[in-house]
Amino acid sequence: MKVLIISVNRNRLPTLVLPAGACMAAEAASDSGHETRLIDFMFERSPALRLEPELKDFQPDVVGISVRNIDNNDIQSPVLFAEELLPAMKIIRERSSAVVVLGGPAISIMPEVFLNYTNADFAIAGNADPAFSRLLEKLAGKETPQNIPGVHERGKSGKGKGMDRTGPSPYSFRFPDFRAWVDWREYRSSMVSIPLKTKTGCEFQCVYCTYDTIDGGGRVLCDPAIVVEAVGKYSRHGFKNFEFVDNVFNSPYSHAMDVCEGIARSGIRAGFECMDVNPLHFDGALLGAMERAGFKGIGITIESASDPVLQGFKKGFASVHARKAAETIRRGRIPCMWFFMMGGPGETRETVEETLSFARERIRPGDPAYFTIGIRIYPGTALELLARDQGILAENAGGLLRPAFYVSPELDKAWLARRMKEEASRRMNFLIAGESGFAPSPWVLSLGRTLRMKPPLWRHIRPLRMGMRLLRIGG
Ligand code: B12
Repeated sequence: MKVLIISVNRNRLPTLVLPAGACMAAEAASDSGHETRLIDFMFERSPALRLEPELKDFQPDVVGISVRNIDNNDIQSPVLFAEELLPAMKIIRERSSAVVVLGGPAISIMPEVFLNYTNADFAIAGNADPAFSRLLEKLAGKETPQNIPGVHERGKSGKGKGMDRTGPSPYSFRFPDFRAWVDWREYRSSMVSIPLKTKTGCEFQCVYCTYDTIDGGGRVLCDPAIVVEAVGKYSRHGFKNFEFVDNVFNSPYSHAMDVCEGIARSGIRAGFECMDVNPLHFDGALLGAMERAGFKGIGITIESASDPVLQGFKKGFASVHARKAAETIRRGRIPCMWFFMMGGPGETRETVEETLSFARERIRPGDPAYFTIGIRIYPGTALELLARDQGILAENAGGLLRPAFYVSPELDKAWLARRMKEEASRRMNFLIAGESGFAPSPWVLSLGRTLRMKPPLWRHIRPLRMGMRLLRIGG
């Protein structure tokens, strides 16, 4: 069959990302013997102008649409990316008779909601492999695709089918040749890093999280030797910047350690980042191994430094672990970005002040602290149930396609926004998600490109903000 994969993501904030999932789906289709093409909307001035001739020329039997983002996760200036699907769907339906299959993280979170929203034929929750290949096989044989784990068919879902996932498989660890699928030059000039997924599943049970759901539940670890081999292959192709996109990089600890030590031993000279380090399994030994491997930046997803809120989030660690992680980071050399979510269950004015003191006193002044206000509520999470119990979420929330946010009822939302803004205006390393007075990424990116800086560019946020303030640009 002829299979056309479309990556619809055009969002460049906070940083441009490669459409890894779309490339994996394309590779899965191609490896199953189908003639496969991929179109990536990222750099298209008009997606319609790219899609129409492609449909006419290629005449696909199946169109697979990869949907990464539902929205920008921002309570202050929400953007619903899902809407961008509708014009593409309209063109596909008007100009072809292809079967339309949806996939990607957004779809895995709410497959049925997206099927109804777009009128697509199938939605795959979980990994592209092996569900997509199996579905293609059935479609090629003109058979009815029944009971393929993870495959949802419009109008045919029985009770409970909504939670069906493909589950993790060895295919979760494809390391696609991006040069074969996307406009690599454009991505390289945007200083993009190569995403590396080395494990599925997550040991934590944070009340708001979708990660385990996206992966299909269950834990599979990629053999560290295979990860090192993939990095070696990419590096021979000239790629020098990598980002681990695991749910939590340092869980299990020993796997992260083996990956770092394997890279260090291999002698590969490259830069690495990961934005999801958990304070629980983090110490000087791991940080040392990360330094030896070539890590240039890490992110710690601490969310709060106050025990009642950490308990409310069910983070699985306490403020003592956050303090220990801060000490470890201080003793090391790697720049670190700290992520906080303000307004979670149990948050009060006192807990907000506790977290702010932590950020002021324990974080190195050059390390960014990134604060999100309000917590995006996803279907099927414990936070959804809590929000309903507390009357924060209406009974009919439309499947939560349109974002709804949790803010602790013990806190005044307007006060929280004001307090955070006030703090960020005093500290140049404090950033608030969606704060319109200061949008760091486009500035940092274009300046970084001009000055030929190396990633991660976020480590320059503080001096840049200070310079901008001197010049009276932005906040
Ligand atoms: C790592 C990560 C980041 C990193 C990305 C780094 C990088 N270099 O790529 C950073 C921190 C930069 C980031 C930023 C953002 N992220 Co993010 N991110 C993730 C994370 C943890 C992993 C994504 C990933 O790379 N996975 C690995 C790839 C290979 O897997 P995949 O894309 O899921 O593809 C698989 C399947 O989905 C499927 N598949 C994919 N496409 C297709 C197509 C077809 C046809 C089929 C059949 C199957 C299929 O098969 C693939 C292989 O198995 C996910 C959560 C998660 N666990 O998925 C959130 C996640 C994707 N991010 C999310 C969001 C919101 C964002 C931001 C908008 C946040 C913000 N406000 O800035 C930005 C957007 C960035 C952008 N430019 O688009 C949300 C999206 C949901 C939503 N609410 O919209 C997620 C799901 C987290 C969440 N809240 O639950 N992110």
